[in-house]
Amino acid sequence: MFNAQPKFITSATKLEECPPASLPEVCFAGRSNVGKSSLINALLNKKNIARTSNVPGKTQQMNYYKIGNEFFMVDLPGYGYAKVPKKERERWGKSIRNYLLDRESLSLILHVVDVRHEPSQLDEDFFYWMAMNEKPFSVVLSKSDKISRNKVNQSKARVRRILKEMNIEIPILPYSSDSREGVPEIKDLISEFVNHSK
Ligand SMILES: Nc1nc2c(ncn2[C@@H]2O[C@H](COP(=O)(O)OP(=O)(O)OP(=O)(O)O)[C@@H](O)[C@H]2O)c(=O)[nH]1
Ligand SMILES: [Mg+2]
Repeated sequence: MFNAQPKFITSATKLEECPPASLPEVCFAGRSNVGKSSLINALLNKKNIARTSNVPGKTQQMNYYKIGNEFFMVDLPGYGYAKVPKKERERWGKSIRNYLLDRESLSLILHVVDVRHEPSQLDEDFFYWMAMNEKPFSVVLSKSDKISRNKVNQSKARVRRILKEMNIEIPILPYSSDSREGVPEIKDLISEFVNHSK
């Protein structure tokens, strides 16, 4: 499934601008700079199909990639990026909320959290809100190359505890674009959800 040629399709600023919902879709959500675009590149084995940057706020639109004729990957703009004016941020938040709630072909949401940081209030709100709306989502703990194995395990346990308090039981996958830890597991997860929704 991941060997098919990926192709950039379009950038959308709101649900109405998304391409026809003709294929299952996987999206990448989370705070700015956690590594959402890098994760897309790692999964597709491409250096720079999704644009990355060490400056937060790189991805500003919903970028669609079509993988062969199988599914879409959607790179979402990160939240919590203070440099975007408040009005703009609110408009953005609204577009993304609409997208997450109403995009009928959405098969899986991968919520990316930097493994080094405690989930923020916004992350926790996101977990809760996804669960309340019965959306299929998993948590990816990115940049696992940056800390020790012990610390990765602690971080995973912490996220699991937070989710458990909300009665949520979902996969939590440590991942690194450098070591490629987690890449096979995330691919398996995506395949499972995409094939399930066909
Ligand atoms: N060491 C390490 N660095 C990473 C990893 N993933 C991403 N990065 C770096 O983190 C920075 C941000 O990565 P992006 O993929 O652009 O982050 P993003 O979540 O798409 O950010 P926005 O588009 O601003 O929301 C870049 O400098 C990446 O090289 C990782 O697993 N390990
Ligand atoms: Mg990005």
